[in-house]
Amino acid sequence: MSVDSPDITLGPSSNRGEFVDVDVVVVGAGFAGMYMLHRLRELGYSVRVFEAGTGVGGTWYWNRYPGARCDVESLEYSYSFDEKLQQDWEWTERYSSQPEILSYANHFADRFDLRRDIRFETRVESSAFDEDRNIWSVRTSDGGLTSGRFFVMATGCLSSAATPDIEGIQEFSGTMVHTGQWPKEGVDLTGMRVGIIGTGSSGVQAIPVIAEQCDELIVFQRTPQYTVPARNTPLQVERQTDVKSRYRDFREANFLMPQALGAEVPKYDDSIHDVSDEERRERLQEAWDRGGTLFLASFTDVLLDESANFHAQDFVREKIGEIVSDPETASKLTPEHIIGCKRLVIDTDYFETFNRPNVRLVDVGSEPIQRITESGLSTQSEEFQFDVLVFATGFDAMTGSILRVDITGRGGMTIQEKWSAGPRTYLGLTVPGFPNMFTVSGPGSPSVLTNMIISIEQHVEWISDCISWLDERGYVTIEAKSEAEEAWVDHVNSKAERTLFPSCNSWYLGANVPGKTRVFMPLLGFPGYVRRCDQVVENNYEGFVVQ
Ligand code: NA7
Repeated sequence: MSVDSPDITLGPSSNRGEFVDVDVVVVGAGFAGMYMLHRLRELGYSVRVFEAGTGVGGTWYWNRYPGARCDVESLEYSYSFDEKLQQDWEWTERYSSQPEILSYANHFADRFDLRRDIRFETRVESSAFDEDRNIWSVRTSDGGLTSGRFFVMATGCLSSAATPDIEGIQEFSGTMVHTGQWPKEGVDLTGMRVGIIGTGSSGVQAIPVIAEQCDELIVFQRTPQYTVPARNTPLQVERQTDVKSRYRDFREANFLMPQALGAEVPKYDDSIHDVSDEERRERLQEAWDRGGTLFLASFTDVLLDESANFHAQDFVREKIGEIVSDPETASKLTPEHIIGCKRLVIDTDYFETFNRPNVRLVDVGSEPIQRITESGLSTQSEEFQFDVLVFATGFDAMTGSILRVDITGRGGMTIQEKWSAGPRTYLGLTVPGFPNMFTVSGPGSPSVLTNMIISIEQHVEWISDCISWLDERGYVTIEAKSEAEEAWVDHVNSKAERTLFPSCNSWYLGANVPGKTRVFMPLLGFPGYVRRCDQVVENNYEGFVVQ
């Protein structure tokens, strides 16, 4: 029976009395899995979290490459639900480095005594919904089988590292590493010749730091990158004290922003076409000097209109020409595509690094990598030799770590079958045919287009409230309706189609993974999304069948 119907009755097969290992099985101990565990525990539920790593932190546990840093300011990129936690923790930089964020994740786990319910070094291999018992059975890499009434995938959006299948990859005799799986013990690059493939955010952050550590660095770039300065600095004590004195208001203001961040960055409501050339330049220059991803918010239409976008592109192109001394290198580094269509990167001395004598840029867009060899790699016209090969080649984003688990829902349907033509969800939280399963920051939710921790909090709170709502009323299952999913997918697509986002081969579209269906996965606009989630609840879980 649907809760849309006013005369709700209890379903016949309440499984509340039946033996289950735990109420909720959670996959992943990143910021999503940790808060899910904490919140559910507070509500009195038993929870088991499985985590493949040896520690907490998710993305910040795996991405230990040199220079790894968050592109959201640290006073914002942190949990907001606990006043004492946000008052106690001291951030040291405007944008936190990976080690600092990982310490924060560990502090959170210790503070709330989370580790006793997390099984580390244990990968979830499969999970199946038993329709007779309304229970999820979860198989793990240690041979264990855990049953739970609810199943939450808190596996992160950027956690399935993608290494390209380049011929000869097995032959390389040096060290090969992926930025997203950087060894815990680090990689000593002193005196080394290093090759790096990829100039996305990871490559752009790593390249300046690796260049300082190694003897020689060759950067293999397929597509030039738009990147603007981060202007990272030590966090001023006065700034931290000021924000902390009004943290609640600060959080509330950010919560109302399209990306759940940046409320204190100057806002404009005019088109880039409505101002004089001089004014346009001045405003872009101010944003460039301020640093950060909100460079693109300098005008309302940079991500909506190609001719508006062109002005912002041109501004950055000019900067590249000014920074990079060698004109040929500058020209190779200069992008021509839409700015912001691939995620805008923020950097520290990226373009400057190409002025160093030990750094060389190789354009593998015009002349692709042919094969990896024992001592390096080759293109059609040249052989390159190095000791260490770094893959900064990105992730099978948003769906990769969900599809890596064999998840079987109603009628034996697997998530791989269900999403064979691209991910389809209701609210980015649930999937028809998979009752009592939730995805935290799943495809179809704002997720990667927002301050992730704030999006995670909103999802975790929605999911835990939903579970208590069901239990308070004696319901056993909740499942999204197909028509709600259909309407939601249309909604996500129509939002994206109004922008320039679908116009390039980004990981938002899955276009970076060969064979992956091209679907714009995140939803644009955080406040509208939150309102919709709240409305669904107010309307007794509209769009769901509960029984
Ligand atoms: P990205 O942004 O997906 O970047 C991957 C980079 O690797 C990008 O420059 C790719 O070039 C390049 N790439 C991928 N495969 C190849 C092959 N086969 N040959 C040459 N170059 C290749 O991943 P990141 O890890 O940098 O960042 C992901 C997100 O993490 C980031 O946006 C932040 O949100 C944090 P391409 O552009 O596809 O031509």
